Amino acid sequence: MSRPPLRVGVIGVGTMGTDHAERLALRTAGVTLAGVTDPDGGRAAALGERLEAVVHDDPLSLVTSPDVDAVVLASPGVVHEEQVIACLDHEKPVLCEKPLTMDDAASLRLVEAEAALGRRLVTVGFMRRFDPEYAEVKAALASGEHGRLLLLHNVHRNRSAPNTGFRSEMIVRDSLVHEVDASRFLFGEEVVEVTVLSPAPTAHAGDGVVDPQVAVFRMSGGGLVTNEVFINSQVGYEVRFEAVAECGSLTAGLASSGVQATGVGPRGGTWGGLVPDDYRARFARAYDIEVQAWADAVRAGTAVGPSAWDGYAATVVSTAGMASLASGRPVPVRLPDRPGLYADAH
Ligand code: ISE
Repeated sequence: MSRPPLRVGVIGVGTMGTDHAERLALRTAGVTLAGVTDPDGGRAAALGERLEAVVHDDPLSLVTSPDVDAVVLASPGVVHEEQVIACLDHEKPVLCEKPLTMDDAASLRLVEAEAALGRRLVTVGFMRRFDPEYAEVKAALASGEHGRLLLLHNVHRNRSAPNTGFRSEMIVRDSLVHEVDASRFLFGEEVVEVTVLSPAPTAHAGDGVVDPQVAVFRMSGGGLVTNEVFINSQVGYEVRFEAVAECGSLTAGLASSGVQATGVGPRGGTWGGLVPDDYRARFARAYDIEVQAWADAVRAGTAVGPSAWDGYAATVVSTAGMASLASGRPVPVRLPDRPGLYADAH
């Protein structure tokens, strides 16, 4: 007998939550969109009507609903802790968008709460791990055919900052956090030191916003990662990397080979292919694969993808990055021993 569909509720239906709700309702197999909720009740009601999902007045009513089996959390990071705890309390698997939380202590509390339950219910939405090119490079590196990974060069650009209250620290906590996770994933190691530097900022950033930023990670096995994060590039969404190993390098995120050009002039927005507008277009397949893999795992009673430990490690590195952004100096990263539940994390 085939399994019943997984009934998923979405908390927070801003840009990312709406994208996930559509994905769950329209193109994830074995799933129904069971409910939505948002502090903006009108927005939730309109989406609920469009996608035929029950609209809940608040997150707790969605989490505790007997008609919701699992939760996708796309609310702001400041409310993740209480919402993930609610999911754990009611033993509902949760796919929590990044960042897991806004500070180290809160992320550690989630790790400890899940470890105390003794089974993985939390997946953190670091979707790049599900991007076919990231996965291919990870597999190629793991095969050993290129020798040991020495260096990783990450580039992460957005056309413009998402809101008017944008601050320099958000580049670390909201954007660079993806590179933290991607670096931990590709190296299979922890970040042990982070340094954040910046050139004279672009005129297109807001007053006092330090953009772009260059972060350097030192990995526990001795590898180095350089990261450019540029949030007001004026061009579009560009995420690519080159992994330099002992016998060759692997580049992901380019649509074609040859001379590549980006810019706002006559060749504006082209680099052999089109520069996507934002992360929804660039990582559409990654998000689809992520949500499908998460739903399949939940239905099978297992877990997949980045764990609460991965979310915690990324939070700790981000906090160190923010300290380095302020001081311009290298800041060491120290993690406690990882609970047995996460023995295989990376
Ligand atoms: C946003 O929250 C994301 O997660 C995007 O992937 C990232 O590129 C952007 O900078 C963040 O603000």
